Parts: sequence; C-alpha cells; structure tokens
Amino acid sequence: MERTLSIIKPDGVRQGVIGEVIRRFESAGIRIAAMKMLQLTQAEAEGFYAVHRERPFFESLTRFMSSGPIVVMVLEGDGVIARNREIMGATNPKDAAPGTIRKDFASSVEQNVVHGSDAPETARTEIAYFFSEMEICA
Ligand code: DGI
Repeated sequence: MERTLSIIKPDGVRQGVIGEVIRRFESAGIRIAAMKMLQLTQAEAEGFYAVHRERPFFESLTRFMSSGPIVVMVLEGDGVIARNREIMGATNPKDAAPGTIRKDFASSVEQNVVHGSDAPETARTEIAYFFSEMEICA
C-alpha cells in the first residue's frame, strides 16, 4: 500500500477548508493514516523545501509556509501519490483542472492550498520529516 505526505498550507487553514480538503481525500477512498496541526519555523520550512533553495521564490515560499498553522497528513491507498496530485491539481491554479482543490481554492502559484509528495522516494523523506513510524496508524 502506497503512502504520501499531504499538507494543508497556511492559506488553506486560513480559508477554513481543512474539512473540505479532507472530505475530497476520503470521498476518493483515500485513508488518512496520520494527521497533526503545527506551525513551522522559517528554518523548518527551509528544511522541508531544501530542493528549492536555489529558486528565486525560496525566501517567499518558506516565509509563506511558516506564516500560520498547517495540517500535515499521511495518506494511504493504491497509487495514492498520483491520485493525490490529481485531486490537488496543477501547481499554478491557472493551469489546474476544474474540480481540483487548487482550481477551487488556490489564489496563486505560491499560495496553492495543498502540498503532495511527487514520487515514492520524496514521499518517504517527507513523511519522515513530520512523523515517526509510531505516529502512523496501520
Ligand atoms: O509539487 P508542487 O507543489 O505542485 O510544485 P513544486 O514542487 O514545483 O513547487 C513547490 C512549491 O513551490 C509550490 O507548491 C509553490 C512554490 N512554487 C513553485 N513554482 C513557483 C512557486 N512559487 C512562486 N512564487 N513562483 C513559482 O514559479
């Protein structure tokens, strides 16, 4: 069974769409195996997005990601990495398909409501960034 890391970003929490995002996952038959709410420091956000550290938007992205509480979840299901990314929609809401979370709720390419791991190796690293194995429910 595949696992992926999902984050409801500070803009999603501020808009009050935590429940709506979770509803979309559960309606798609995706199981939530772990969940918590926390606020990242800027240093923790930089650690999470380390692959983007050379990008021009890195400072702005990590400031945004540490600007308020987030909800982090481990999602589980067959092919859940790709299915979660379908439910999320394209990074830029202008390119996101109708009915996706980003199309419906994102305000910009940066403030785009949700994060989802993009591959099995990244999913493992990202899950371990937030959860110990004991915190993930089998
Ligand atoms: O996996 P995604 O979140 O869909 O996209 P990604 O891994 O390419 O980028 C990670 C995050 O970085 C993305 O959700 C928002 C931010 N980002 C990506 N491209 C841009 C960006 N932020 C700004 N300001 N401008 C960009 O071009």
